[in-house]
Amino acid sequence: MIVEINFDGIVGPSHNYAGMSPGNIASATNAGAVSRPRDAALQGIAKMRHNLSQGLAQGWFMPLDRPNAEWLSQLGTDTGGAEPHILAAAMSASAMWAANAATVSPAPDTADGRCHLSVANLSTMAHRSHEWTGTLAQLRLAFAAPAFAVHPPVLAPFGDEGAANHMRLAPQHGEPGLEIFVYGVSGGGFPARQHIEASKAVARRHGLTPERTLFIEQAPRAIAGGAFHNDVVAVANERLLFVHESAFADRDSAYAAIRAAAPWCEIVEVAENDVSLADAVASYLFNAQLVTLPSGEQALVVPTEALATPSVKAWLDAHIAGNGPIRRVLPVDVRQSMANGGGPACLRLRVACDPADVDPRFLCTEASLDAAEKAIADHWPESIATADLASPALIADIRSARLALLSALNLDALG
Ligand code: SUG
Repeated sequence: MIVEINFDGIVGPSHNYAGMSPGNIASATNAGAVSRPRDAALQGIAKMRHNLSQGLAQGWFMPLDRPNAEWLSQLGTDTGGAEPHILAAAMSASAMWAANAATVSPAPDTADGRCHLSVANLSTMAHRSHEWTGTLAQLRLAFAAPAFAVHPPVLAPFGDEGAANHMRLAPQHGEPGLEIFVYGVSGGGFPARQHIEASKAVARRHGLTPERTLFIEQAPRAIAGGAFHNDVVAVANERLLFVHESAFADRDSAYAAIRAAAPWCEIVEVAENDVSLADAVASYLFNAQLVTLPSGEQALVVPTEALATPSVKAWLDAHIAGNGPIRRVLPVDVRQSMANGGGPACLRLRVACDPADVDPRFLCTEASLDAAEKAIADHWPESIATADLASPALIADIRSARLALLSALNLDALG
C-alpha cells in the first residue's frame, strides 16, 4: 500500500554558518555565527521522533562525507590548500535539507508505474553543487527495488533544486495526482535557482502525463523577498494547497490552471494583508510539513518561530477557529537549521510508496532513533566557528563522527 514517507536529512557534524546562500536571508544574517552541530542534529532527531509519534511514516538520509575531498581534488586542491570559501563549500552540511535532494514522482503518476526520483544538481550554489554524487549513491541504496527508478541529475546549466520547487496534489497519496513544478526567472538580483528547462526534463524523464503536469512561474517579488525556493511560500498535501498570495508570478492563471487540472482540490490562500511576505519568510509558516494524520485530519508541522510571529499566530488561530481544513498546528524546534534558512519542510523529502520496497535501514523506528541519538550525542562536535573550518583536528573529528553514525545504523556501505 502506498503511504507518504518523510525522509529527513540528519544534520551532519560539519554544520556551520558560512553565509553561502545569497538570496537566503537567514543564511546571510547568520554568516559567521558559531554553529552547534550536536544540538542541530538532536533537534532533527527530536522532530523525526515527534512525527513518528503522530503515527506518520518516517525515514532518514545520512550526512554526506565532508569535507568532500573528491570535489576539492577536482578543483586541484585539498583541505590544506583550499581558499576559505572553497573549503567552506567543501565542508557544508547542506545535504541535511533533503527537500533539495531529488524530485519524486510516485508510481500512480508515471507511465511505467514505478516511483521515479531524479537527484537534483543544485548547480546554482557552489556548496550545494557537489551534493548530488553522495545523494545519488544513497538514493540508489535506499530505493534499489524494482518499484523505483532513480535518475542521475539534469546537466548544468539548467539549475534543479528538487522537491523544494515541486508540489503534488492528489485525492489521496496512492491515487494519480497533479504534479506542479514551480520555476524561477528573476528575483531582484538574487539567482532563480530552479530553471524551467530542468523542471521539464524531470517531468519527461519521469513519464508524467501532460494533462496532470503544470509549470508555474514563481513571483520575482517572492524570490527578491527571500523565497529562494517555492517551499518558503507554498506547500501542498493531498487535496489541499496552502499558499501565500504572493507566491506565483500570475496568481489568477496559476489557480485557474490548478483548478482545471484538479477540480477536487482546495486552495487555502493567505492574503498579504493578513501575513506579509516578509512575515511569511521570517516565520517560515509555509515551510511546514502539511501532513494527513492517521485520523484523516490535516496537520501543519511548523517551526516554533511561526507561532512567535503575531500575524502568523493570529492567522492560524482564526483558521482553526473557523474550522478550516488544517485542523492541527504542531510546533517543532529546528532553530539550528532555521538559522541557515531550513525549516521543517526543507529537512524532509516526501516519497509516496510502499514502505516494504524501501531498504529498511532508511526507515526509522524508536530503537533506530535511539541509536542515532546516541551516536550524535557521543560524537558530533558541540560547536563550530567558521574560523575553525580548516582545523585538521576538527576535520578528523567530523569524519569519524559520521562513520560512527553509519556503523551504529548498519550503513557502513555508505562510508
Ligand atoms: O540552499 N541553506 C540552504 C537552505 C535550504 C532550504 N531548503 C528548502 N527551502 N527546501 C540553501 O540556501 C546555507 C548554508 C550556509 O550559508 O552555510 C544553505 O545552504
